[in-house]
Amino acid sequence: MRFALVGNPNVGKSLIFNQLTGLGVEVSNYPGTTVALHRGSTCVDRERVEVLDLPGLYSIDGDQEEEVLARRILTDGGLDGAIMILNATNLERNLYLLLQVAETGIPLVVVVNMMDEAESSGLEVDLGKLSGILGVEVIGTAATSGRNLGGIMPLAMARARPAGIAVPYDADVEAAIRTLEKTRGATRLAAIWALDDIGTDPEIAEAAGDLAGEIEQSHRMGVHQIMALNRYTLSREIAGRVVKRGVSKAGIELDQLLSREIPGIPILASVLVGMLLFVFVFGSLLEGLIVRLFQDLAVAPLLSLGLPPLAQKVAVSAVIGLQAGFGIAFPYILIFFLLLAILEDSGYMTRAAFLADRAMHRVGMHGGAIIPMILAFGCNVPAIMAARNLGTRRERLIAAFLITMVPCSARTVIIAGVVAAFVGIPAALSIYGMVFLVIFLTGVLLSRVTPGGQFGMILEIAPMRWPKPDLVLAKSLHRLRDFLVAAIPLLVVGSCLLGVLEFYGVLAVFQGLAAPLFQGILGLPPYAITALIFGILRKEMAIETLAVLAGSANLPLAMSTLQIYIFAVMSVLFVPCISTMVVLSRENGWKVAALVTLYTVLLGIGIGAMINMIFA
Ligand SMILES: Nc1nc2c(ncn2[C@@H]2O[C@H](COP(=O)(O)OP(=O)(O)OP(=O)(O)O)[C@@H](O)[C@H]2O)c(=O)[nH]1
Ligand SMILES: [Mg+2]
Repeated sequence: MRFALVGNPNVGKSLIFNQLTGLGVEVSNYPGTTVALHRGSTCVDRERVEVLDLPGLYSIDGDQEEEVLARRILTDGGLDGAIMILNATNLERNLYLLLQVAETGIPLVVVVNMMDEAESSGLEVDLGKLSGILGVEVIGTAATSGRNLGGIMPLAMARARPAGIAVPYDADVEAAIRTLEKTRGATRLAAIWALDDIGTDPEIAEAAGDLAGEIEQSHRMGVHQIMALNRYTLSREIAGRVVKRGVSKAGIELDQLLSREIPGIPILASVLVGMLLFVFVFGSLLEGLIVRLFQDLAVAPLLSLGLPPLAQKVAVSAVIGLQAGFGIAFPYILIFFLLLAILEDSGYMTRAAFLADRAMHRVGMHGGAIIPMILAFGCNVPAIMAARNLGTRRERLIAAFLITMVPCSARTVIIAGVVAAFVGIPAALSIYGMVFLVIFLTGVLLSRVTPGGQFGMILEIAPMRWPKPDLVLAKSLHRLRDFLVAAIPLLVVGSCLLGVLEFYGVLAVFQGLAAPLFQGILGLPPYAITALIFGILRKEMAIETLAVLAGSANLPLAMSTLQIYIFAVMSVLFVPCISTMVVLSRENGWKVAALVTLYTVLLGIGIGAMINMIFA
């Protein structure tokens, strides 16, 4: 059998999906976490059941990608039913979508999630009454504590049925529906969708267009709006009948502090800087420990074996690759992922979006775009995908472009592991300052030259809540694993390859060619260019390569602090890594990807040269 989880954004669909299937799709406390369809399966009474996790939606009548997807899946996705997930604290709005889904005639069960929050904010939801009104089974859950989750699938498999409720539309709309049914042989659903302008049959659509025109004339309001209003009225009425409002126990003072400009903006700035400092300080503690362990337990014994030169070169390179992965990348990334997960799950992201709204308008976007931008600190790849949620193509384009410049965790490794460690923390922070300035200026420029209009968008504020330690840990470890699985093999293979190339003198020739540019303009040792190029595969390979070529992970032995600084600035600004380029061209076209590459290379060289000129 096959069921889809359908519901508004941020109601807990993915958390429920994870608990059912044992998979680990992203779960975060802001709307729009899931951007693509996920499939998984679960076993109920020895029967394998397929479960689909859909991106969150407010309605299914628009032309946004996820709405089109939802319509397709609900009507011909081969489903045995839909599991409609509602947020108990916000039934009124959630029921709107339910009414639309019910219209498709698909068998349903309703899960009222977040019952824990409803209870603690003093709401009483009468599930029995709701079930009576909707004519389908209703179950109340609290996904974070696992309450009742085991009941969902058995209920769906045994009792899903088409809802027994239909929206009574305005009399003129109902008349138009009947006309379409009679004259064009349309089903009620086809007639409604045609009037909503999302029908697929051109004949019905044409007739519906005429009818809609007449209704619009007499009502001075679009049919689409009239129908939305009718649905909304019914959802409000249902919510009114099943929800009783008691006394709220939750405080809201913290929220007011966080979302007012003062002290909200200083708090936002301190949160971000505090996060970075935390990563620098604790990451370097861990780094020192792990690097020393590797040195004592692997590198030193290896050297004392007295292997033949080439074998020794390869073996030592492989170990240095591992050392860079586990010793340098791992500690910073682990800490960073933990902090990011806490930030995501607390609900603070949407407050940040709210605060950043004005600044973001300057760069051609609205506050909501701050969320993908903050995610980009973790990794640019999912951030570019998250930018899909932004309202317009123009905004998605600007966001994707700027995201590629945000220092992701691998670039943070370079800044923290090299600059903070060898040059100093203020120098490391100055790189962030510089990058932010460059991003801002690029944004201003892009908002001038990118075609398309600017629209506002309402971002739903997610509730503040204490992140659950187990969920935070699970999410961070999951991301860490993805990172290490992708990075470590590349680091080891790349490192060995470099060792061999160096052994046979190939690198020397290549670097000799690049030397004039590198030494003359940037003041960098020629092997730095090899490091930068390897950084395109994965950013953290830049320092690892540099360490191999410089002959030591203790860079100050080989380079001056200015050289280290310039190298870090360049590798942070330089072409995003290959995976980023791939999603960028998939999401926004290869032209954008090519433009980003060209722009960032020029920017990296330009700024590197400038710093060299000023300080050398
Ligand atoms: N207190 C509480 N929090 C919950 C519950 N269910 C989910 N959450 C939290 O709500 C947030 C949103 O959960 P997700 O599973 O990402 O929501 P989603 O519906 O998949 O959201 P989108 O992917 O944006 O559509 C996460 O921080 C969850 O930990 C619940 O029953 N109680
Ligand atoms: Mg989700």
